[in-house]
Amino acid sequence: MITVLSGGVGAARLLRALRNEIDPKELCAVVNVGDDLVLHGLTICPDLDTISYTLAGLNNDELGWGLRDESWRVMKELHELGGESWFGLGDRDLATHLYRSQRLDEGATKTQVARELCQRWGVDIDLLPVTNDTIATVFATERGTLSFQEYFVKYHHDIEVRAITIQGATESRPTPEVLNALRTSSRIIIAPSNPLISIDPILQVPQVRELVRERRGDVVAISPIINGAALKGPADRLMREFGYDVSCEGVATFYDGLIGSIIIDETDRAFESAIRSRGLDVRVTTTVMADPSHASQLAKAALA
Ligand code: FO1
Repeated sequence: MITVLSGGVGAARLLRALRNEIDPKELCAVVNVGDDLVLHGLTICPDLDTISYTLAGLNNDELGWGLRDESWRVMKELHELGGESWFGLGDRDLATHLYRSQRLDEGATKTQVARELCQRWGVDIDLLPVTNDTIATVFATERGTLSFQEYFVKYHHDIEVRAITIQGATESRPTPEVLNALRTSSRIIIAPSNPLISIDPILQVPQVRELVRERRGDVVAISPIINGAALKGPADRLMREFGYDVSCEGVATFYDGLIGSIIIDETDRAFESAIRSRGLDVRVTTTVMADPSHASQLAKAALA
């Protein structure tokens, strides 16, 4: 079994490529739920949905989130009513949130609902929310405390962050499926997701960081920082704000004690020896999954 600690888009593309290299039944993802929100009474799980839509071939590539062939009639009506329409929920996407919310209301867990949706869409990789308890990533900013999606969508992550807190993490419990995956996988891959706001919420769930640390010889991280910048999102800006070098070496510092290897991009080859001198194994390859052949090269490196 191979386990991938996963945020959204970068993890989804990596899982799609890994699925072509190994039997999908031997692949599972431990997914961040710190971005989850309840809006209009509906439970929305952006990272779980981005991954399952991508693996099902249903993802909206232009937006980077949501479903393809989307329409926006409900949002338009809501906007005209003066309702909250800053967070875009497409008509097709709404069906997912209606389904999930109803099932949660009936007593199902996020883990069960993720499995049901994956089965419906023919997704053969086990997508495991790290916890079935509610955790929420919140930001202390110059404009006060913001929820994840307020920071990310309302303010376009273009605002100074002073502190990041994962509310509810200390009291949360990892699921038995997650503990089993972390204990029994032959390899744990940390996807090229944002270390501070996609991977850290996973690590903050009790027992997860300790288990990853115990397994560090089998843990490989893929740097989301390439040539001093993130391909997408605020990873570079947040790393700077929190005192990390904005480089693959800064990523190695962030994961200090948790990983045995790191995969860095070809453009960052100059960092290889410095990272190696910390006792880490370093693989240099293309990490930009711009097309299937590059994604396959990265997947092979992560499995090698
Ligand atoms: N991102 C946006 O930039 N604008 C949106 O209106 C938006 C809506 C949305 C709805 C459902 C969903 O699953 C994701 C959505 N996202 C949207 C993406 C999301 O905010 C972030 O990309 C992730 O939380 C970060 O991984």
